Amino acid sequence: MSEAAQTLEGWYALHDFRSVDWTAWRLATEQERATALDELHGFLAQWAEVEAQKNGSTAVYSIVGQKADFMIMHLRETLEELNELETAFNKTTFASFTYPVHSYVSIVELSNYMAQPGSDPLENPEIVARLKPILPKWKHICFYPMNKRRDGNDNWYMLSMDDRKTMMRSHGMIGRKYAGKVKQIITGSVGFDNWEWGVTLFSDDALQFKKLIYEMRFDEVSARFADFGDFYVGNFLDNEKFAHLLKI
Ligand code: 76R
Repeated sequence: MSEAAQTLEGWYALHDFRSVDWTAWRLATEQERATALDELHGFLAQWAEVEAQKNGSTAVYSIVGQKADFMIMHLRETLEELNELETAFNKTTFASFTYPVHSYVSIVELSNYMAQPGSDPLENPEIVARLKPILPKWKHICFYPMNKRRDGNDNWYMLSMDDRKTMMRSHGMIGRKYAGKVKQIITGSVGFDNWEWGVTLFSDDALQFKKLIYEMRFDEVSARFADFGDFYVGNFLDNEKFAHLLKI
């Protein structure tokens, strides 16, 4: 058996994708829409408060294309909190004008491929901050799930630790070229959802997603070993932009 990578876990993550029932929303009275928006803004304010207390983080983005209209990404200490959040939201008037189209459950994960031997990562404030990150409110988000292949000679899980380390170093070096331009949050979802990881990227320039992901395709770890699910891309929604999106 090859050596399993050691992982550190941080906050649990829920990516909650919704579409608006535009017909129902348009047919609602001004009063109903106003009540729904009040509730929505109440929730956004609560989530911002949790973030201000550093007990979690939430970011809301529109989704371009027909896969969803918007996405709420929540990070919280426990799976129970994520469950409470989604249920509370589902009970709102606003949620009755939306329908769930996709979700992804995972946990912020760092692996030890690039770790410095002999140091306790949990003593390192930078690492702790990466495990419990305040989500950037950058202009764009890109989310997709990913597996490492287990197929004949291309079986990631049968490789030696040294081979995986070498490949992950090369992966990390490509990633570092995008420092400051793209922020990545890797969430592990083995046992939680249908794929092994969720990849969430943030950038102020959406084109950098394409550049980074394309460059990585040529790197062995992605070229030989990565399988991907659906890609979601969208734009940051602050309270004002969210209200604008919903304006009839
Ligand atoms: O954590 C670190 O920054 C150390 C280096 C590193 C690891 C261990 C790193 C760096 N990643 C790591 C792990 Mn990554 N990453 C992806 C994708 O589209 C594709 O081809 C793959 C999707 C992108 C775009 C990306 C970006 N990374 C992982 C893992 C876990 C693997 C495992 O455990 O087997 C996955 C699934 C994954 C996938 N990676 C970086 C980036 C970027 C931008 C960096 C540099 C981060 C920085 O230095 O700030």
